[in-house]
Amino acid sequence: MRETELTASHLIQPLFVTAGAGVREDIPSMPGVQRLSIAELVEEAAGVRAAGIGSVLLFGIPAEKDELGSGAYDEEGIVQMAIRALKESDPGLTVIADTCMCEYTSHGHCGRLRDDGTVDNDSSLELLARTALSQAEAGADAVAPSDMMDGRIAAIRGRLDEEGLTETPGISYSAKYASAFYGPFRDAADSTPAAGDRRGYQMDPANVLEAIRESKLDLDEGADMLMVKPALPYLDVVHRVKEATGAPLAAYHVSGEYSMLKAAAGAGWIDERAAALEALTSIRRAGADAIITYYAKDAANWLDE
Ligand code: PB1
Repeated sequence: MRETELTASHLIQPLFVTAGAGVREDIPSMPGVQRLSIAELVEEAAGVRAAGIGSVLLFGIPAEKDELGSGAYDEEGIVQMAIRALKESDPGLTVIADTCMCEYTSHGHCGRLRDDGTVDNDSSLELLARTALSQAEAGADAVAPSDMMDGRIAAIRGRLDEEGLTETPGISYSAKYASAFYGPFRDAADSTPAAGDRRGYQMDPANVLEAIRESKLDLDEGADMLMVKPALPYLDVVHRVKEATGAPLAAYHVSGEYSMLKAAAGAGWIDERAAALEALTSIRRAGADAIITYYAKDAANWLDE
């Protein structure tokens, strides 16, 4: 008897939307993944839907970046315009907006910087709340704060509720590690920190009790869903967080996990289809209810064969 099911309904497709027109730009470190301008994004989302994937997670690449990351909360920002275009084209598609500053800040950090170059957690909360509000007002079905600032779930929930957006759920990146597996994403989003790193606000890979504490704090602040990120190197964390909270839990099969499989497959060292489906099944077995993966569309097509 098979104990763990992996279906298209468990998978969420991340997509990169960029300013401009007619853009379908390959990302060398993420074979098969592209930066897409809005019309091309709508086309790609239609293909994702046709494969049986019902949800996408949007990352924006703005034309300009600045100290505060003001493009993140611009009502006419790249993600806000992409959300409107996707929902107009396919109202049934679930569009989740990643809520963070790092793709929009000139320094590449996930929050506002102090003069000494460290991230000021508390003053970043206002920027994140404004960003989530602008995404929800643009029509996002959910917002997913990936910044890891303390208190951001309560700040975002409070702002959404104040503005009457009580039905927009928050998917918290609640246990997100300061991982070496994000490199290809940072290439794609041009979001590598100009100085320093994210260890001041992302978690130590050696900690699992802290992941449980962080996740419970986010639930208390009003998170509707939790997340562990990365996924495969953290299956114990997926299991422990699910066991400790019983809450809906996503796991993010990140860019480095994806690109490693792609590289090995490209070199003929591994059966890509079998390895990718095995990885995703293992993430489900560990307890994830949903998996964010760049393999989503391909996996759905493979599962349908
Ligand atoms: O696929 C990936 O590597 C995802 C990277 C992830 C996106 N939420 C973060 C990577 C990073 O810390 O730079 C972006 C953080 N907002």
